Amino acid sequence: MTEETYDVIIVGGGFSGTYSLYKLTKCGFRCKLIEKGSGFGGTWYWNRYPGARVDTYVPLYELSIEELWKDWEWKEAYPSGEDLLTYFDHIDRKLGLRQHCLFNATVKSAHWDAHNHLWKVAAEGNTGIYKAKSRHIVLGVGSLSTPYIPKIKGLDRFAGKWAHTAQWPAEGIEFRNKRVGLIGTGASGVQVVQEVGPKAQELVVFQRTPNMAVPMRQRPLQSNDQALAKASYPETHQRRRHTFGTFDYDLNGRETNDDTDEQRELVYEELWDLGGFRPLIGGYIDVLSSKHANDLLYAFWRKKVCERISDNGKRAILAPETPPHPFGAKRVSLEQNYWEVMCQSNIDLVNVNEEPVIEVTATGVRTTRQEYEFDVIILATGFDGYTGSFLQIDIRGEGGRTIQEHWKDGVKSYLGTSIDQFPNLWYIYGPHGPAALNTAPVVAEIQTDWLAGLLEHLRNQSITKAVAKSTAADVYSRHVCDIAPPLVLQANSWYLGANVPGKMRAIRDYMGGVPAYISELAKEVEEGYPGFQTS
Ligand code: N01
Repeated sequence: MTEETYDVIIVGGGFSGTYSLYKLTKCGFRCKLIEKGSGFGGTWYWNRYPGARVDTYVPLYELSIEELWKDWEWKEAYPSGEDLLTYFDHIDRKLGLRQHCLFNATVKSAHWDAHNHLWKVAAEGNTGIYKAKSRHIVLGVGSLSTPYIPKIKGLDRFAGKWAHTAQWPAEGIEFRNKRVGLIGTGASGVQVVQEVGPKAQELVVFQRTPNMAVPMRQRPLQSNDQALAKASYPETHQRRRHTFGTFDYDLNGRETNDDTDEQRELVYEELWDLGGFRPLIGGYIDVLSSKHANDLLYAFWRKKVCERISDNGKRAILAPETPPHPFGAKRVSLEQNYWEVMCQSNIDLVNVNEEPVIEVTATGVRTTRQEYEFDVIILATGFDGYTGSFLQIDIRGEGGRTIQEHWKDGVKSYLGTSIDQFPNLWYIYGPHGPAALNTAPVVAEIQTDWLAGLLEHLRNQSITKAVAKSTAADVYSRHVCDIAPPLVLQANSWYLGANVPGKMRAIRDYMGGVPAYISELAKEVEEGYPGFQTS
């Protein structure tokens, strides 16, 4: 069979891949999207765990394409995973994207053919090996898509059901009236507790680090209100590109000490009542740079949540007096009734720092203190972030250099979208781009719009190869590390890869805010793409 040749092969059917497919086909490029799952959705396709819900409200968490939003209605401000999957169906139907896709196929390798300036791509699917060639390749493989499963002794001999939240079976796992063990209390763990806690016979939560979750302030959305609000959607979708965290609010420009204690308390209270990420990215600008500012915010957070934790023993584990790490040095989680559910009598909270897990047995989990019996074990243990999904693919650039070799001493990228020595390879919402403090659909649009301009420029000039210059990648990569807020370095977060044993601890995210990032992209265009070598 002759291999098809495309202008662009896109890997991944989440927001990055889906928007890239829409934008690049619209620009006249012949594209093929390859996706491991059987449909669009990315994160929302895989994370079907009980309670999965986005932490950014709509219409911020959606694509800005009018054809999509003009006749789409959300049920709630913070949509559930299920609703987001339905939204992806809507995208597919409206934009007619499926015809360009190969689903149920995992890209295994991408090798650069230096002679013909083409990528040779191979994917493994349920119908065999699929091979194709393309001038460019766009990886939309996600920042948080490779699950991290800790090596817990005995997991494979557990006789009940177990699953990682990001590999949740589509048919679900019954947890009603079951004995459930949950390992991990990040954003996924918080949502599992809220959903499973009230329905399980018993839930034992194994916590290593307390989660400084803040109120989501979920609310149902009415059709009339949404219809009226749509008049301002174009403005709202534009505005989110011009704020630090891609929201419709911004840092207030003041430092913590600019206000008196009383004034500050009022500011904190207002941010708290508004909900979401506001205490971190809608408040004082020094929260992630000043320990004093951070400690004050932690004290406020602790006061607020302790009012809701009625159980004294659990309060000490959930909200200790000393911050486990600076507030916001890990992505802040949003909760709806986490503290109240945690205090239910059918929920046991185990601090694994005092009572470590020794092994999983056939019937449950054995710690240093006792054995817990479970029907279901849920691992909400996070992801091998940023690089995990890249390093699973056999990617070879110039001279056959592998991505594993190229990044063995850390990520090196140019503008968080390209890699020196890997010509015509681009990626969206990945390492060194704005991800951790930002919103996927917005960043996907920003980076893809920029990339579409670059690919059109290459096409207009009949250029068949563009590769980031090593010097440009060095300078940009150093810059990404230099601009990270200092307190972020003090947590064992997925931002740093510190959640995965043996992974190099390093900043892999552009944390300078989206307006600054957009300026860097714009400068590259205005100056005629000086960071790239072309031929
Ligand atoms: O993963 P995490 P996540 N023994 O890495 C614990 C997005 N997201 O899937 O903190 C015991 O945050 C680990 O402990 P510690 C969002 O960006 C969004 O929850 O490392 N525990 C931690 O508690 C989020 O930030 C939404 O000490 C172990 C947990 O597992 C990102 O995804 C929902 C352990 C992992 O937390 C990741 O969130 C879900 C071990 N051996 C996810 N190993 C929303 O939109 C790990 N842990 C709301």
